[in-house]
This record gives sequence, C-alpha cells and structure tokens, in this order.
Amino acid sequence: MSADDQKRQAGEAAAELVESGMVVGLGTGSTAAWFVKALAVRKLHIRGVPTSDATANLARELGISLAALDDVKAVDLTVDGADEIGPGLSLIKGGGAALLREKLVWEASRRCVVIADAAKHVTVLGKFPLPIEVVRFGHVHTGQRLADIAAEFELPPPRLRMADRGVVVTDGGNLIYDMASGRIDEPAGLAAALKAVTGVVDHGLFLDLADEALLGTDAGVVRLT
Ligand code: ABF
Repeated sequence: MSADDQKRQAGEAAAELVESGMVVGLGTGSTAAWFVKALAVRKLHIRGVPTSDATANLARELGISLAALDDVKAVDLTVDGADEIGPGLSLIKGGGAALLREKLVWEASRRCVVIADAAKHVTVLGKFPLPIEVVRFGHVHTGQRLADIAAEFELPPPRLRMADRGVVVTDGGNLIYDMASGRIDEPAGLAAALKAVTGVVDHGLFLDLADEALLGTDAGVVRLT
C-alpha cells in the first residue's frame, strides 16, 4: 500500500469520529486533506476551524462551513497530520509551515487526533528537521541565537527555509528556520530553550497535546494512545 493510501485510510477513520454539531479543527497537509475530503462527504452540520489558508480554501470548495478560532468558545475535536510521531505521542509538525495556527487550534481543542502514514511513527524524534517560526524583524540575529541553542544540544545551526521563489513566508507573515538534528533526546528541554528566544514565535514540537494517533498501515488503521 502506498503512503498516500495509508494517509487516506487514517483520514477517513478520523472523519468517523466527527458528529453533527461539533466545532472541528481542520489540520493542514496531505493527510489532513484526506480527512477534510472524507468529512465533506458525510455532510454533517459542523463548523470547521481551519489551521491554514490552504485548508480554508479546500474546506470552502467542499462546502464545509468555517469559523475563525476567535468565533468559537472551544474546539471539540481537531484532526491534523504530523511529520513525526514519537514516544508518548510527542510530535514534530510544521513541515508545511502551518505550525503556529495549528498549535493555536490544538491548544483550544478538547480532543486532538493526529493522523499519519505508518512511516511517521518513530522511536526517537529528530530525523525530520524541526521547524521554528521566527518574526522577520532581526531574523538573522534570532537565527544566531538559535544556532547557539543548537550548539548546546550538539546540533548543527538551523537553516532559513527557502523555496524556488525565495524565502518561505508563513500565513502569519513570519519565516521558518529548520533545525536538522538526527535525534532529539530531550524534546521538553529543547522546546523550552527555543520558546525563550524573543524572536521565536513558536516551534514544531507538539508535546502533551495529542490525545491519540490514527496510523494508516498495510494491516489497517492502528490507534495509538
Ligand atoms: C501538517 O502537515 C504539518 O504540521 C505537518 O508538517 C504536515 C504533514 O504533512 P503530510 O500530511 O502531507 O505528510 O499537518
């Protein structure tokens, strides 16, 4: 089975968790897109809170009613993808540059379900470079502070994320530095050190946020708690 089939399976399983009347956080990325499509097919009366402009556009095209995060008191259930799922459902997210809105929606949610293909499940986080969102003003100085932190954790300096058309800019108008690590042995310590840098808006370590994971595998969907 291809990774995309596994993603579809996980997205469809997550769509079954949604009930009419819910406020639903809509994640970002190719796996979350499968969830949004499966949700639209169910034609439930829900309101979706999108975690990116891309997801908002997709949901709108599919006829899902949308609400802004500040238009709702709380989100009942958020379903979103991840770049890595590690021990204790610790996550690396932000490969799609949507980590800030994603984390804001996750933190406002009663229940968070992460969906992914089987290859995303790892024994230690860090093979996937950790995205760090920084404000544009003074970002070279912020990048230097990030390099200092990386050195403390014996990691190489983070790199500013570029695309074909130049520097990558997030939906919030910020920049992304990616910290390639190989392995993150102390995610909580690294998360705290990054968050303490003034120019850092947030980072892609999602710790103690996911309630469960639905992994698409060749043997069907596996639920992790
Ligand atoms: C978002 O999409 C991100 O936080 C994560 O970086 C990415 C996962 O992408 P995909 O589902 O396309 O593998 O959820």
